[in-house]
Amino acid sequence: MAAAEGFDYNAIKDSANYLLDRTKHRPTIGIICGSGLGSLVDHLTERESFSYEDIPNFPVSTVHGHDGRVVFGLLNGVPVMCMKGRVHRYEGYPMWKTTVPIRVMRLVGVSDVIISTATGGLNRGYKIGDVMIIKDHINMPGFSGDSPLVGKNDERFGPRFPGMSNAYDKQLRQEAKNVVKEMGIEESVHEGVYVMLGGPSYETVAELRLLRLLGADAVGMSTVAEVVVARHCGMRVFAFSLITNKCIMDWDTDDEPLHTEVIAVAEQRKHHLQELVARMAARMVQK
Ligand code: 6GU
Repeated sequence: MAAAEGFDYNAIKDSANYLLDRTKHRPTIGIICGSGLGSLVDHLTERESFSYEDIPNFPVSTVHGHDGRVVFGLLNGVPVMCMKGRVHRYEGYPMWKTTVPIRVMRLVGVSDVIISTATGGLNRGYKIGDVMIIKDHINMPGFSGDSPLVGKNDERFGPRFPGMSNAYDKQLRQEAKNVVKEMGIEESVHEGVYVMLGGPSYETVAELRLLRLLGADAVGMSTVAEVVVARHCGMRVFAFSLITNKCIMDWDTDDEPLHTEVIAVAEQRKHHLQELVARMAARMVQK
């Protein structure tokens, strides 16, 4: 990255041009594949794939289960640009750097993003393996000034003070609920509020109780910064999370959330997640 810190328009442009020079695809739909959605890219036809390491100025992920590749292709005939693997704040990257892929998508020509993520369920009605369509978020790191938009604003991306009141597009959420009905999986799909924490440690019981009191239904370590940056540059957002573990809300238990469990649950639900995304992409491209 040319600038010492913060987004640099030309650096993002270089990343986008690297890809545009090497792919024939011109997608308007971007997909961030969280746990359980990585194998979506195996179903793309006319696939063209690029390692994060080879793309100028691109952040490289280090977490097990997050293979870092940008994959272009056709998802049931719809051109898409997928991020397989993402980098997180807890890896040591500044928040803005974790969201570089969103701005690269924008400069490639993407106008709509689908974001998926693994979360812990706070809402007692949620079960492991359920899906939560995200209707809103609580940007916990943002409360303390750790927002991806901190720093000099570049108007070529968006305004200094972007609104976030319709961050999770209402029409797309409605479409998603229709899709879920068509698929016959409405029993295991909810709509709720995602709270982002910095991680990497999971929460204490007292913290989880606090988050529930604040109105959060699920907790995770990603997504929110990406959504903030996507909305800043005018993209439509559809986001959902897979409930991979239940949050432990009382003190007298020996259960512990484990990353291996997260990956196992994601594996079991991957067909539903992939179908949800494919059906949403088909609808989004028409509008
Ligand atoms: Cl941040 N917390 C908990 N408890 N479970 C999770 C998670 C966070 N992310 C995925 N699963």
